[in-house]
Formats: sequence, C-alpha cells, structure tokens
Amino acid sequence: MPVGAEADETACLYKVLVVGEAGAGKTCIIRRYVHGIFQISTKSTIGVDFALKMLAWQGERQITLQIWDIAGQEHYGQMTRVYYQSAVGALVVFDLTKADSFEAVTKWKHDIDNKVFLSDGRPIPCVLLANKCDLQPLSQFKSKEEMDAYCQELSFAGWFETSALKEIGIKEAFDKLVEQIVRHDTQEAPRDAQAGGRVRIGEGKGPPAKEKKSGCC
Ligand SMILES: Nc1nc2c(ncn2[C@@H]2O[C@H](COP(=O)(O)OP(=O)(O)O)[C@@H](O)[C@H]2O)c(=O)[nH]1
Ligand SMILES: [Mg+2]
Repeated sequence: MPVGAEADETACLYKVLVVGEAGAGKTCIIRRYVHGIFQISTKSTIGVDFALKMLAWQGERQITLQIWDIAGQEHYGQMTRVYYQSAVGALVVFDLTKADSFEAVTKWKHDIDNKVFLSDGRPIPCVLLANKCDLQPLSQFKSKEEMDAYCQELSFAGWFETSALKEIGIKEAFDKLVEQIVRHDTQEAPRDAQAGGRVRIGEGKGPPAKEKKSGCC
C-alpha cells in the first residue's frame, strides 16, 4: 500500500460456497460468472478450488467474492466444517436434466443450515440454481409455483433457471445472493473474519479502520 494510502473502508471480502451434485455445472457456472467463458470439459479437481470476483456493488461498495468450488467433495455430509467456515452465502446448484440432482438439494441445504451460521446465529442466505435450462426448460420439470413453494419451505432466498452454456440467469443469481449477503451484513454487528466471514479489505496492512457500530464496511 503506498505511503499515506488509507484502507478502503467500503471494501468487503465475502466467502461464498457453490454446492450441489457432481456434474450439476458448478465449475462451469463459476467460470462463466468470473471469466465470462464456458469450457466443455472442466477437469475435476480434488479438494476445493476458489475464484475471486470483484464487484462495484451499486456503485458505492467494493465487494470481492471469494467463490469456493467444492470440487471432489460432492457427497453432501462429506464437506467438513472447514469448507463451510466463515461462508456468508451459498449457491446450491442442480441439473435440470437429472432428478437425483434435484433430490440432493434438500440434503445440501440441510447440511449448510447445520454447519454454518452468521455471527448472530442466523442461517446464511442461499440461492437455488436450476442449471442446464438450455437442455431442458424448468417448465418441463416443475411449475414456477412449485419452485416458489419449495424455496419457501427450505428457506432459499430465491431460485433461478440458469445455463452456464448460454449465459442465462448466472449474473442474476449471483446478484440476488450478494444483495442478500449485504442485507444480512448491514443488519448485524461487526465481527472479525474468523468469527463470521466478513473481511475488511486492507485490514492489517494499513492504518486501522475506524470503528463502526454496524454496517458492512
Ligand atoms: N448443456 C449444458 N451443459 C452444461 C452446463 N453447465 C455445465 N454443463 C456441462 O455439464 C458437465 C459438468 O459440468 P461441471 O461444471 O464440471 O459440473 P460440476 O461437477 O458441478 O462442477 C460438463 O460436461 C459441462 O460441460 C449448462 O448450462 N448447459
Ligand atoms: Mg466441478
């Protein structure tokens, strides 16, 4: 940091998880969102991989999403608390062409709800992605009303029909998640990153950030 430069108090780093069954399209979705590309073959990595996405949220807040791809840990319940630790939001992805993949959504959601919490004890916001709509439209699978009811029952903040291939719904889904994360964050007292997931970018490197009673940054 240049001499005299202040840490940007409006900058936040949020850890976001992308979970769901193997083959649902998680890696493709992340690559589409972060790099704007679609790769037909995504080499399955072992362990966890993450990507960073910088956002100027509503023109006033610099947000960096640290997006964790749970490659190789796709059996729900296998993910340890370390993966979940400090996450402040999650996308749960299923493959519209595979019924099994949708059935696993409930298990993933329960796993998240049991393993990670915001610092005030609330569950982290989650958004549901019905991926590969280029192969099969959602309407052939469930009605919008059924999806709404399902999301309400499982406390998803919303659902989106997506295609990483055709670039449908991906940005909208992430935007919804970020909106929810920011809303939750601005409603609670500040905490350190280990305790709950938010990191003020520049913390520890520059001058101490000013005290704030609440709010994201
Ligand atoms: N048609 C179509 N194929 C997709 C889409 N997203 C992913 N795929 C394909 O589905 C397979 C699994 O994708 P991948 O991202 O590796 O799934 P992951 O195991 O959940 O990370 C790959 O062959 C992708 O090319 C999509 O939106 N539409
Ligand atoms: Mg993958």
